Amino acid sequence: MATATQHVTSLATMDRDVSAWVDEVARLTQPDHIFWCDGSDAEYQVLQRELLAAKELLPLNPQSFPGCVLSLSNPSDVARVEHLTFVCTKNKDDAGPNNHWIAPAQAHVQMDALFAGCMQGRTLYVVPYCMGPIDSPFSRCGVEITDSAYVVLNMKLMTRMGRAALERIARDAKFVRGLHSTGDLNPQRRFIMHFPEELSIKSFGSGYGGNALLGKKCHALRIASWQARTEGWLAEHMLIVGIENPQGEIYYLACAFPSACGKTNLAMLIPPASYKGWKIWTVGDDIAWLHPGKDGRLYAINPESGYFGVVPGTNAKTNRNAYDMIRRDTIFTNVALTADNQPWWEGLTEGKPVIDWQGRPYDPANGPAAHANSRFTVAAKQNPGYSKLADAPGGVPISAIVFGGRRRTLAPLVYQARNWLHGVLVGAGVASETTAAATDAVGVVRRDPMAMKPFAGYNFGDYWAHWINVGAKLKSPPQIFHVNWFRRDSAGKFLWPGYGDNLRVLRWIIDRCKGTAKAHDTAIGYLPNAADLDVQGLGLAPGAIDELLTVNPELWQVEFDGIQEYFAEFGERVPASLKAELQSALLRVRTA
Ligand code: SAT
Ligand code: MN
Repeated sequence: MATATQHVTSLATMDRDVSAWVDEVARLTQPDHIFWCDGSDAEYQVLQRELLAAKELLPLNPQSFPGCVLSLSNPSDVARVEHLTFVCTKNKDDAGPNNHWIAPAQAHVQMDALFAGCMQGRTLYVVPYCMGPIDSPFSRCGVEITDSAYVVLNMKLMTRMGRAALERIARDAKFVRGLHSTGDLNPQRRFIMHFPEELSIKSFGSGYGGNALLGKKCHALRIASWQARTEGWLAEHMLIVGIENPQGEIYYLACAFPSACGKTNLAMLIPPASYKGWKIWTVGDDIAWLHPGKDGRLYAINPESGYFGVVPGTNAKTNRNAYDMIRRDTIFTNVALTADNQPWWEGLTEGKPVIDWQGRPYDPANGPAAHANSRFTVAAKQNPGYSKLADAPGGVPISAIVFGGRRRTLAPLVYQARNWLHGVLVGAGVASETTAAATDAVGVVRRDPMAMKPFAGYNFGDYWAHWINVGAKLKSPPQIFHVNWFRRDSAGKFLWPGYGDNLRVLRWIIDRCKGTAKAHDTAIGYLPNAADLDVQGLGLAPGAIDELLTVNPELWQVEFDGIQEYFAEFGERVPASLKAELQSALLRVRTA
């Protein structure tokens, strides 16, 4: 590694605290080499070439997929592992029933035993990164130490990584410490531990996405949500999208959905053909940091600079921008290969798989060719719809917050909360059928408040209280909505086409924010009348729109009873005003 020494002399002396921590970690993990990442394109190329030479990455067809590579994970390491993910606060109740917990001292002992000597024969990479635009007051920095060059490449695409981040760390005199090793990938020795009070993370035994790219869920959600509470802002599992109407006005929405519910597709939506003059601008596809502004509005930045998106289902019809964007300089993880070495996944209309995601000759008897949670990693700037304001230090003003889940029944296509407090209840009540993004059973309904169940770094009771407090600081808070693209008819067929046509629903949402769209009051909030939604040319089945907009009070009563039971788990920490809001909601459905 010819350039390593040069990096050491220039970067290793920039921040004393970072250097001291690197020394301490090196004493524990005993790497053969230490490599300080400067984040340059040249460095990316060098590391990628090394991984290709070591066959840890596979090259893809250079004509059709220039600069693209394929990584095949250990088959036991393909998703987040929530049962092995812990929030280690001094007081167990601060982590809350929503998190797995171990006392910090015990967690450190357990983790340090795994880290002891684990980098022998390996290189320790120091990855300074900034979550958010380098010059934004809303951004927060971290350093990830990892022994995985695959992680370094991903971090380069997903964050502002390298020299500029380290310069900012030296100015801020504060950073999140994330220590990561792939270890031996033994699931028995795999843990992802968070220490919010120390602003630190220790992750061992997985090389996969959310477990290993510590800037993402570990820092930008679990640790940041804790930081956000102490500092008066919100760190949320939300995409940020700008919707430009034919008059040239742009409205920004922040939308929270559980993993693998189409956030990336919504953030990059392509307007239906009949929507001439409408444009969609992506600010972020997964995480939003929301700050009350001086003018009483809520402003959002995307802490990330890349997308780690679900590949299956991506095609020229479902997400044209993503389809185009991942044809160059993209890291594919766990997709299949065609005979001419192109990546292949379920949902592609062209090509045929010959090698599956485990590197075996493709045989349909072994299941899908690409893993259901296979991913692309790509720089956000490659998105044809990349927002001009994605790098704006002050963020974008949010007009609406949209919650959503994957529900076969119950939740209508869209409804609006009455006010902020009611909106917090709507968010706290989010539930969704599980997906392949985590290793648990798929398709089971589980409560997933604000789509943050796996990501809130502290007790949900305190978190809801914080949401209410942030709302109280806003003179012009965003309107809050709930959508469900996944409602099905009695035969199990989706009632709504989804994808680009979701703009029809977002249009109603924006018009509600402007005060120009109609709605009627129901037991759960304001719903559009069928005539208030533009469904022209959709060819919906007869009765579909009415079914999509039905509110069944009996089912909702069961739902609210379930929410009440769920709240009870959080006891006294649930704010009284939120409990009262739930009581009024219950009363409304009982009398509906
Ligand atoms: O694996 S990640 O957590 O990065 C992806 C996801 O679950 O959204
Ligand atoms: Mn996510």
